[in-house]
Amino acid sequence: MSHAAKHVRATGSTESPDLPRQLGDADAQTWRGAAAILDANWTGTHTVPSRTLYPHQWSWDAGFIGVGLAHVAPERAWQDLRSLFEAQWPDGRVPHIVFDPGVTERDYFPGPSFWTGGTPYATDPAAQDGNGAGPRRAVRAPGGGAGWPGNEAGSGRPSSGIVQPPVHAVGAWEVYRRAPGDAAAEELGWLYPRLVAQQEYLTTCRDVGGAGLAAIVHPWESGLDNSPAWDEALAAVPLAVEVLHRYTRRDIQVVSSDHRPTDDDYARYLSIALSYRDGGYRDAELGARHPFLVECPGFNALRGLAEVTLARIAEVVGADPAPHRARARDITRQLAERLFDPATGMFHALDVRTGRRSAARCVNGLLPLVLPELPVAQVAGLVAAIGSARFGIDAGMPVPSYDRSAADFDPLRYWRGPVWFNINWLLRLGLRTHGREQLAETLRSALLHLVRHSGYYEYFHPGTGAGIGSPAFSWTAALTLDLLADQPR
Ligand code: 9WN
Repeated sequence: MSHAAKHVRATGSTESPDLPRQLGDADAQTWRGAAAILDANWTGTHTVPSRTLYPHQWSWDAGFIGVGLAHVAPERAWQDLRSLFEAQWPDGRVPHIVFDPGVTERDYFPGPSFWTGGTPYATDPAAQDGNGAGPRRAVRAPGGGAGWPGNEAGSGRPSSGIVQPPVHAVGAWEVYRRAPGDAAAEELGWLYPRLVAQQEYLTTCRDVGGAGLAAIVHPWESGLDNSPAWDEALAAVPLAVEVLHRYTRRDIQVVSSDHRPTDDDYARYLSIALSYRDGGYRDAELGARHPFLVECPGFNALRGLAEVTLARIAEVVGADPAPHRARARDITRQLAERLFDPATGMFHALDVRTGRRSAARCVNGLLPLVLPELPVAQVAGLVAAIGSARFGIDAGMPVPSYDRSAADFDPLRYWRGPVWFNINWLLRLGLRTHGREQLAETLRSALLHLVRHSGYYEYFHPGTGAGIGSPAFSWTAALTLDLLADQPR
């Protein structure tokens, strides 16, 4: 029996005792399918996004996975979040990947040796390429969780040195809200100072532009890795294709290269990451030395939503909610003033190095809808964009990742057209926050239609709805559970 299967038996979640009563047979089957994927992707300590493509723990995936586990295995959701935050760095950053020392370097690139620049721990003697091979030795990324009170020894797991959008407060709150109680309150209490430190890091160390918005130092930090939102800023990064001679891409060995970033983009991703790594992952004076610095409307909207949610969490754990509310208000105001374009009615990424906003209409530009205090005129602009032919959900399809009418809209390549579940889940939340219940319900039905017909894929073709990328994808399964549980009454 596999390790995952053993654990499933131990936690007994496969039979879905929490199957919502109102579900019909077809929905019950969709529910069980989703719960089974979360079981299969559970390693015993954390959930992987996908067994085939992403065999480690990813930061923002863990937030969305928590939202789903809240319905079927809340104790596992807490363990998952703990496992991620045990790898938090002393400066508060939560790494975008926490590596599983039981997985070899060959199974994912860029792995620990890339991020640490040290001797990899791969045990595969055949792995002789630049991705590294060598004696088994745990490499700890700078920080590696060591030094955090109560976690002096660190997680012992190496990590990357960049971050992803902070959706963990939302995930934790959903787990608590769905299954409250003393034990859940205790888990929230453990997480709260860590979530605050995560926000503190983004607010202080990443305010490179000086206007109160956090800058991302790599497209991967946005979570929308290959979005056209980064094209202009990325084009200014010197292209050094030689970097691809030193390393071997793993992604295009697993899925079709037509669906993944081009080699030129990938070479730039690697050189940006190497620049940050070789600067010791320090954030001081980034403006003077780092080749990619962008204020992403999605990332900052989620940072604001984290503050809104931390205010709720603070009330449960006996902390003061007021500073969180104030910070959420500040972030909302800065986003509204700096990244909104009245001409397009949506938000756009801003290149801190040039001061220019990207003209591309990308789905991260719709995400500020999750902010409750967004000015009414901006809410109206976003709702209009969601309903327009550019992003419209009239055809029964959820919102695509990029403007359908753009000349370079690509229905297959990731983040440049396909539909993503997590983003649409957030948009539904935003629509509900602003009282657009009917549109929110249309979106919920369209998302469920996709998984019923195509399965729990990583992303979907925005025309045909066919599944693309990795099958049995954790956040798609997790958020399916949440959408099924959240039937309008
Ligand atoms: C790089 C794991 C992650 C998601 C990202 C998604 C993709 C990784 C990759 O997969 O990124 O972090 O190798 O392409 O873009 O949002 O968290 O699911």
